[in-house]
Amino acid sequence: MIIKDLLLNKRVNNSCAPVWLMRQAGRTLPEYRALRAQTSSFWDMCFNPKFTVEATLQPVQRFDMDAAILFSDILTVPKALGQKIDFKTGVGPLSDTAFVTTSLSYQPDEFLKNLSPIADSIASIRSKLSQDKTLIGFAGGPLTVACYMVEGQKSKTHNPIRAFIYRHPEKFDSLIEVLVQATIDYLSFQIEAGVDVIQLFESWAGILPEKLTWKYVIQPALDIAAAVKKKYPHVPLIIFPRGASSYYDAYVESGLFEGLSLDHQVDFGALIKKYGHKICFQGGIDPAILLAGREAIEREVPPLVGLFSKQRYIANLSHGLDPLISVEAIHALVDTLRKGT
Ligand code: 1CP
Repeated sequence: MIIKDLLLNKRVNNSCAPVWLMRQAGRTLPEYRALRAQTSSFWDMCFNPKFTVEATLQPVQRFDMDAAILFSDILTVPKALGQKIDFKTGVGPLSDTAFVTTSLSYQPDEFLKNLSPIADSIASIRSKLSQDKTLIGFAGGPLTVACYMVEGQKSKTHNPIRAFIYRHPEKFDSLIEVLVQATIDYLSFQIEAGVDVIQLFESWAGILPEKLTWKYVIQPALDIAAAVKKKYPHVPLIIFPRGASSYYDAYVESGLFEGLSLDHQVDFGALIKKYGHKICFQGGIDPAILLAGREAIEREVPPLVGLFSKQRYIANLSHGLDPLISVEAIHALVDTLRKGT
C-alpha cells in the first residue's frame, strides 16, 4: 500500500509522488452521475453498499489513483445521531437546526447501529481493491460538522455558528463533546471494518478567533487522534486543517498525525525546512490549476511537486475537486505526476 507505507515512513524515495484527490468520487464523473440517477437520495448512495462500493471504486478504475476514499459524507455522523438532514441539488446539505438545542444526546449503540451498512461497504471495497491501493476512511472535524448542524445550510460568513457559540457557550461545549466521542467511535468502527488510513477533514478550521480555535478546533482534533492512536497505533492519521496554517505547529508537534494536508497559500519551502523530517505532507495543489486546463497543469504542477522531491509527499489538492473541473483535467494531472520530477 504505497500511500499507507509512505505515511508510516516505510518508503521514502519515490520517483513520482503517489496521488489521490479529495472529492475524487462524484460530481465530475459521468459514471457517478449515472449511478446517482439510480438512487432515491444522496443518503442511499452513502448507506446502500451496492452504490457506495461502486462510487468508491470509480475514480480508482478511471484514473488509477493510489488510494480510494470511502464514498460517504462528513454529515453521516449527525445523521446517525438522529438529526434530520437532506441534500438539495444545487444547494447542498439542509439540516433541522432545532435538533442541536432540543434533542441532542449520545447513545453509542444506536449511533453505531445506524452506521452499520458502512461496515459492509468497507469490507467489500477492501476485498476488491488491489494490495498496492490504500483505502482511506474519514470523518469531519467536530467544528466543521457542527457548522452544518447549527447553521442548517451553507453559510458564507459563518456568522451564525460564531453567534451560537457566544450565545450558548455551554450548549456548544456539549455539542463538541458529543462529536468528539462519536467521531472516535465512528473512526474506530471504520478501522475495524478494514480502512487502512484515516483523514480528518476540518474544512472550516480557519473561521474562529484564536482562543476559540484552540478550544473547538485544535484540542478536539488532538483528543480524537490520541484516542484512535491509543487503540490503533499502526493506522496512520492525516489532518486537513483548511485555512488554519498558522496552527500547523500544534498538529505536527503533537506527534499524533502521520500526514498534514496543506493549503495552497502557504510557503512550501519554509514548511519543508521546519517540519519535513517530522511528517508526510499532502496536497497544496490549487484546484484552480485544474480549471485552467492541461497546459497550465503541465507548467505549474512539476515545479510545485518538485519542491517535495526529497520529502515524503502525497499529491493532492488544497481542497476538494470543484464540480466544474473536467475529467480531462484530472487525467492531465495524473499523467503529469506519473512522469515524475
Ligand atoms: O448528490 C450529490 O452527489 C451530492 C454531492 C456530494 C458528494 C459527491 C456531497 C454533498 N458529498 C459528497 C461526497 C463526499 N463528501 C465525500 C466522498 C467522496 C470523495 O471524497 O471522493 C467526502 C470525503 C466528503 C466530505 C465533505 N462533505 C466535506 C469535507 C471536505 C471538503 O470538501 O471540504 C464537507 C464540508 C462536506 C459537506 C457537503 N456534503 C455535500 C456537499 C455539497 C457539501 C459541501 C457544502 C458546502 O460547500 O458547504
